[in-house]
Amino acid sequence: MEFNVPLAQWTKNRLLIQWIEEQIALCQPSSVHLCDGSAEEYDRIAHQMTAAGVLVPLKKRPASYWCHTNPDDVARVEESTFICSKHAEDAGPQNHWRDPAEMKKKLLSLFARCMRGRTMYVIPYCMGPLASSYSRVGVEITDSPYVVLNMKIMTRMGQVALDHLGDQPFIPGLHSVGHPLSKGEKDTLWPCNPKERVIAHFPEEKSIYSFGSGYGGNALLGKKCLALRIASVLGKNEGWLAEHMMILGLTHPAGQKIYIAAAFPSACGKTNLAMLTPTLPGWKVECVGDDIAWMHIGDDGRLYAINPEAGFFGVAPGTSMKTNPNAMRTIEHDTLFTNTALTPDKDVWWEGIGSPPPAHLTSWLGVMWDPASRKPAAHPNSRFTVSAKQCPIASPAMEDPCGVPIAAILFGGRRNRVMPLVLESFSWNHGVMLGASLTSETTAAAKGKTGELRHDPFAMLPFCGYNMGDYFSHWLAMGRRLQKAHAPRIYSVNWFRTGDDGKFLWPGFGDNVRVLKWIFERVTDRCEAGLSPIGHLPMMGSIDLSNLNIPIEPLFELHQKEWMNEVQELQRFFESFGSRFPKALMDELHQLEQRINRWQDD
Ligand code: O2Y
Ligand code: MN
Repeated sequence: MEFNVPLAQWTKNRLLIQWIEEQIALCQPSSVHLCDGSAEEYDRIAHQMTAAGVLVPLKKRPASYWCHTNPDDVARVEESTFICSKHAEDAGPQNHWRDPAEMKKKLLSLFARCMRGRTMYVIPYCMGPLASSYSRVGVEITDSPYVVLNMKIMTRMGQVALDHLGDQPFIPGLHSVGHPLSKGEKDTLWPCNPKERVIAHFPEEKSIYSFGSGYGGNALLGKKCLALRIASVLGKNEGWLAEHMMILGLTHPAGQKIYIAAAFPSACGKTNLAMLTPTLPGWKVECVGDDIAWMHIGDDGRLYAINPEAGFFGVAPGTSMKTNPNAMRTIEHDTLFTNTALTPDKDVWWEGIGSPPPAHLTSWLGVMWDPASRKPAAHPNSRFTVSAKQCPIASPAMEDPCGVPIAAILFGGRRNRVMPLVLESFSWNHGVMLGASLTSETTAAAKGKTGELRHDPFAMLPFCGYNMGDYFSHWLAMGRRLQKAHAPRIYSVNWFRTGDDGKFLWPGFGDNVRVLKWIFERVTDRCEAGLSPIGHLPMMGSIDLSNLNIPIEPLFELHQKEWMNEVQELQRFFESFGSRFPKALMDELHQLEQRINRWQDD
């Protein structure tokens, strides 16, 4: 077997050596590349992929590339994603469960000889700052050079991760596009195997197997698979939280800074919030992370968050100088674009970029785009992969090994009615209920219908690696351990309420700082809030509307009937977790129900 460096020279970690040798024997690649994570390695692989026609170098953005995927490999695939715990109840009703022994048998047959004719890449990667004791090391074995490039951007990858690992155990992840090449067979531009797609997690042995897809969260195993599904199990066992949350720093014009974590279902504007450009003078936002937060209780009893990732895998459509100027500046160079459209002068374009489509666009399908087709030129889930360091408002705290202290946690869904612009919970447990109640219209980030209302508690439904009933209990237990005076306050936000004409009532984007300002004032005890049956609401005049000419009342309109329906629906959903659903949370729901029933008397 041909190696780029001798295995024993690359690592002394015996567990790692043994695991790699076993995977070579199973997958039978034609060569093995042990990644060092250097810039030279990245450039060499990018050049090879360019020569093969997979990557197209962009003329307007230095060191940037465009590629497009197989049309059947464009998003996460929840129907092919499995949690293989010993007992089905431990995976919970929200996950697809498979018996671990049966799944292993199936995987062994899928992976047998699956890398024939291909190079096997071994990618050690660290999730979290290298100096942090909260960080975890994973090793991904893959036959996709696209995955290597993305992992280099999204994680601390290569020699640095090996150094952090030493001789300790690691989280193994085996990935293959599932398309071996026979002798002389010409490769396709985007090899994959959609019919045999499986993304399997083994929470008890903490391992990941992914077969058949080369795209995003299915293939970049550090992200959704390790940092959420496996880490959520580690967090439950070890007393911390692995969450689908962005993290931002918010600085008051007078200089005081707080940190906020926020969970939104996939592609609901989380990246835009994480990189917000405030419309209120003097306020500053810094981005710590746009997708995932690992939160531990510090010695002082406060909740501290690190971002386990090093890059952004952001949704391109809708990103513009108006909606997210910081993202637009971030992606000016050293960026990979997947499934956007390509302009004739070799730049990228997507719907909502803020300029009309130029003539002669190549669509995400790699063919000339026909504007009359009424089909989008860029796939709705097309992405940019870029280092977080390139973000003009990247927080220096991104590298803080201790993380940042979280003062407020936000849960936001896409709701055209019912949920007010902002709402503060009465208590930690009430806040956990707000998180468990999160419901949103579906988006293009996952395969399936868009625009349907679905429950997505804590925005974790596709990402919790164990029974969500137990997950809610874990959140309640974390609340008991947090020092009451320092526990973050919990909020629900909704940027997406619409009026009778179907138009959004709230301008969103940079104006969301007006809501963040109110939250800042609440957590720093600068303002009173009003009482309502559903939680604390801003008092009249306490949301700063300066230079904004909109009526605020419709954003806070509450209707008893709608809320009675909401409670009934939540009760049905909560009951779906059976005996695993914590009684304390059902009590919270019943208290809410009583307050709503008494509403007219209030
Ligand atoms: O992983 C994908 O294929 C797209 S989904 C995604 C990507 C980056 C960040 N978040 C998500 C998500 O679905 O939440
Ligand atoms: Mn996400």
